[in-house]
Amino acid sequence: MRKLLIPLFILSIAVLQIKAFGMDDIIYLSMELWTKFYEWPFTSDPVILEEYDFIVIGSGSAGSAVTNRLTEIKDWKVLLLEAGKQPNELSDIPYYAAIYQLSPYNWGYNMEKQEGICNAMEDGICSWPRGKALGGTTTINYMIYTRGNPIDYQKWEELGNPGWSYDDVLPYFIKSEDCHLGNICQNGYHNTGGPLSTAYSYKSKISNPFIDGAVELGSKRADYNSRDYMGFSRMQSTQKNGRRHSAKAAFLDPIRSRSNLSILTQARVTKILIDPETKTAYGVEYYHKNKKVTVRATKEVILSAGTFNSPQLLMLSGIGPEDQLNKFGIPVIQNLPVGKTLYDHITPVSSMFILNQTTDNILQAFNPLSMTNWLLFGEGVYTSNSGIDNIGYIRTNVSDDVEGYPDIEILINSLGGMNFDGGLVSRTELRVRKDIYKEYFHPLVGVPSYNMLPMLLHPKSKGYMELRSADPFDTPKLYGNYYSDPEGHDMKTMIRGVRYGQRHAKTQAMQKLGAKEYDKPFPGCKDLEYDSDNYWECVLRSATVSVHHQISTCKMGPTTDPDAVVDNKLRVYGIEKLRVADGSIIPLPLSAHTNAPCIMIGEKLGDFLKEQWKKV
Ligand SMILES: Cc1cc2nc3c(=O)[nH]c(=O)nc-3n(C[C@H](O)[C@H](O)[C@H](O)COP(=O)(O)OP(=O)(O)OC[C@H]3O[C@@H](n4cnc5c(N)ncnc54)[C@H](O)[C@@H]3O)c2cc1C
Ligand SMILES: *[C@@H]1O[C@H](CO)[C@@H](O)[C@H](O)[C@H]1NC(C)=O
Ligand SMILES: *[C@@H]1O[C@H](CO)[C@@H](O)[C@H](O)[C@H]1NC(C)=O
Ligand SMILES: CC(=O)N[C@H]1CO[C@H](CO)[C@@H](O)[C@@H]1O
Repeated sequence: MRKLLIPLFILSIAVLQIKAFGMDDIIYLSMELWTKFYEWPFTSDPVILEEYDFIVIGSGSAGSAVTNRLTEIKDWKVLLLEAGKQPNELSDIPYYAAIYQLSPYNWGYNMEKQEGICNAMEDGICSWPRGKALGGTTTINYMIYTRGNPIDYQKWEELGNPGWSYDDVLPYFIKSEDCHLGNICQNGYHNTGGPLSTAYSYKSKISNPFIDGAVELGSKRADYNSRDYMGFSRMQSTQKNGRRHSAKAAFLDPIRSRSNLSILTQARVTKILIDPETKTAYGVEYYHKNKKVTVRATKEVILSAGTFNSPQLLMLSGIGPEDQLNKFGIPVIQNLPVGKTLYDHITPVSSMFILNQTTDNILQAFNPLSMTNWLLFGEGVYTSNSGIDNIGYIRTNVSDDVEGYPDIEILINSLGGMNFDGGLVSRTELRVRKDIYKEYFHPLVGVPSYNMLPMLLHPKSKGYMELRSADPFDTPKLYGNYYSDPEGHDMKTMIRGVRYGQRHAKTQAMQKLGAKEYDKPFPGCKDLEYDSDNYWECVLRSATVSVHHQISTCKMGPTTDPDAVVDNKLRVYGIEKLRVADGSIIPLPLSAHTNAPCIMIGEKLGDFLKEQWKKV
């Protein structure tokens, strides 16, 4: 019955899309209404026991994976607590991936204001979304499936984290996977039959020329999820039958009937209970429908609340930098550098290229055949990850890292960029200022184009996070510190990324489509000589957006690492029976989007726990 409503929803969004500005509230409201409608009366809460063997906080990439693996042991009772709601089937539509950032499935965080950065955004503030639903951020992400390369994990190990080299982690990526990627499924790096489906998303009309262009510039075609990662490919996506394959769909839905698993949504954990004498975690406190509940864990508490909420919860529970906890009157149980490190991946939204012929565009979404094709066969433009299509890894000539290690990832939005939807969703989700939209992006509405997105893989700039208050319902303070490395290496690298896009547009393959840089000077940078490095520096600072891969706030490292919060088995230093597993433990920026790595982290913790509690 509910599935029948999907076309209706698509239609209502399509109608909304026709309208141009000022629809933010209407979108949010309609998303909220749809969520409410889907919630009722289809879910009922499980009975919660007083005690479990394990309590998992957060059902995102890592939390879902570890819950799945723990409950393979039949006599382990496991409670999974999730602050968000059950997502509805509507979030399964890849084409509308961007919309869910405007829904109640997003925590709605923003980066704190950074002088001179994100000027093109409302109030000069960039948006930092996070998923808040069963399935976590995989409910609202773009479904890009990337693992990172051998050198990434070699670096983890070299930092003093035994057990995390490429050879150690590869089996866990493989274990998770159910490959639907054609030939490459047999290349030794993929697997069929695992929980998480990988498939190619929609192949846009500029997909082939785009890759041909990269080949002209010296790159090769590659399976970027193998040891041979340096090259270009169509996008491997976490999709199944053309639908989003979230962590919930992959790791939780198939195990709902496991008798020793309880999953409670709308359960907001406010504190991890830790005995201050023995420094042992023994349970959690959470709020469910305005009621405070405590529940005990006899074996371990597993914190998988994500890069922002995991460190926040640690601090609220007495684990964190002493000075900060004192400032908010939180009794200190363990002084640790929680939140002191925060890396992110960034890209500019502004690099637009115009084509001289019609390619993919929003009109396809209105074609009833597109919708039918998706509903019946899971194919066609509705499987597009909101236009994000094709991916490649390059090494620029300013890299100071080892040979063969990429420093820039190239992505494109084949549907255009900010212009593709008249700004309705894209402008709102990224907080782009209306005046900037009007001047720079609006002239491109309806013009065949693509958006070139170079992503800085290994930023040297470091951010951090802090508590805003001792109120567990308050948002944390999140600092990006983009482009703040004293040597200016991040900027130098990104300018090379922009230059790559320019050269790429001039290749024969792209010239067949008449590719041409959109050379309207970016508002706020007009005084600088167009196309000079200074000009691009201005644009890069102003039009920065996050690719939402924030990591490292509960960094994994050896005892000798002054920034480490957890050890190589993900145990919180100084505390018994408490582990962290999610993006927050990742010690260094990866050459990858972070969903698959977080799932791998959850998979590995599953084995650590089975080992520790002797259930291998
Ligand atoms: C818009 C967007 C697009 C992205 N696109 C991609 C992509 O295409 N490919 C990719 O690989 N990565 C992508 N990412 C990043 C990737 O999805 C995340 O890094 C990854 O899913 C994070 O997993 P996690 O396990 O760290 O936590 P999350 O998936 O964030 O899960 C944490 C969970 O904990 C819950 N929680 C938090 N606090 C509490 C609490 N107090 N009590 C109870 N529950 C709590 C949250 O609601 C959430 O469900 C994207 C991210 C965003 C925001
Ligand atoms: C890097 O390549 C660009 C051309 O793409 C060139 O202008 C620049 O001088 C090169 N820089 C170095 C350090 O070789
Ligand atoms: C686009 O430009 C290319 C190269 O100039 C040309 O070969 C092609 O015919 C043009 N296509 C259209 C539809 O104008
Ligand atoms: C609470 C619950 O369902 N416990 C079950 C856990 O699994 C064991 C072994 O299958 C059962 O005996 C319990 O009844």
